[in-house]
Amino acid sequence: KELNIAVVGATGAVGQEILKVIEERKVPFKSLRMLASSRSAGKEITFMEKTYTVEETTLDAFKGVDVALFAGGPASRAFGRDVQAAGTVVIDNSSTFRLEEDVPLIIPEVNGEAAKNHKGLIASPNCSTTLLVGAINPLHQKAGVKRIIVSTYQAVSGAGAAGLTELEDQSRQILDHKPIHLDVFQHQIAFNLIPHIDVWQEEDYSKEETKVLHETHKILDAPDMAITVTAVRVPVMRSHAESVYVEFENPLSPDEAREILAAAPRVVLQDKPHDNIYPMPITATGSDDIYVGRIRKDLYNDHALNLWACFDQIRKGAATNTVQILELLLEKDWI
Ligand code: 11C
Repeated sequence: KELNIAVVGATGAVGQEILKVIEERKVPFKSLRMLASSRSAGKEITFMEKTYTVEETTLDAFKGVDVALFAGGPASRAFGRDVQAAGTVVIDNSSTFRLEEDVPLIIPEVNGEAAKNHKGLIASPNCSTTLLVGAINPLHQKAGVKRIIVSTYQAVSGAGAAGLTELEDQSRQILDHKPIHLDVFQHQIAFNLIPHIDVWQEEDYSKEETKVLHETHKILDAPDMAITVTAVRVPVMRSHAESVYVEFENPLSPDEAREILAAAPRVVLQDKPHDNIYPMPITATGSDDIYVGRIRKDLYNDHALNLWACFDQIRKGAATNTVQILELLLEKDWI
């Protein structure tokens, strides 16, 4: 089946990566429309040897479009439901609709079946959720996860291209002994850590932390899973990491966990600590896989393990997962 596809937010970091993934994975399309805010309208994008003019996102711009891939940002709230109502299938990477009851929240390798009876709007999770769930779901299927304590180490590009520029600029300013500029982050991010991502929510958790909690419950259909999240912005350009304590209903040894993870789709085991082999942002960048390592037993609870996971949050955490949802719909004939 060849579809008329629109990419919304085509000029942004995730939108650009969505285009790359469409090309790499040879997603079949009849036509492609590049949409963005009025600021970017009129720009030209060369994609697969063809030049496209970016159009402003308006409801009219979706006429004749079968599937719209929303990269994230304000366009989702402004247009998502209207575009769905007009008959275009929306695959949305923003947080706007993820927890709404009629919207499946999908990681194809984990809960692809939940997309079956979609109502024309499907959401892709927050990157920190996808990393956590992607890493622990194979273990959850085997031993039943009861409790998770996770700390995130989130790259500046999670805050968009402007986050990247801010880290670069501040690093230069500090090394040159010049005053630094703050724009995207609340504090200096170069040579620092900021335990604050997004706005504050109930009980002093940040929205990034509550997203991971609620989205994990929804994807795994496990509303009682006890999850504690601390989300931290780190001065890394690209690829998020997480340190995870995970407690199971049944005992699970590190060797069993390694075996399960090594066989899991889209998970790559990197766990030879004595050879200095473990997941890291610089080695995960550019890949679509979820890297897991540092698997070790908890010394105080034989039902618990500790592990470290890392992935490219712009790829599997956003663009690739969004495109994979489209591939799933095509493969299963759910579109
Ligand atoms: C960050 N996780 O690293 C955020 C970016 O809900 O899709 C993605 C926000 C979202 O800042």
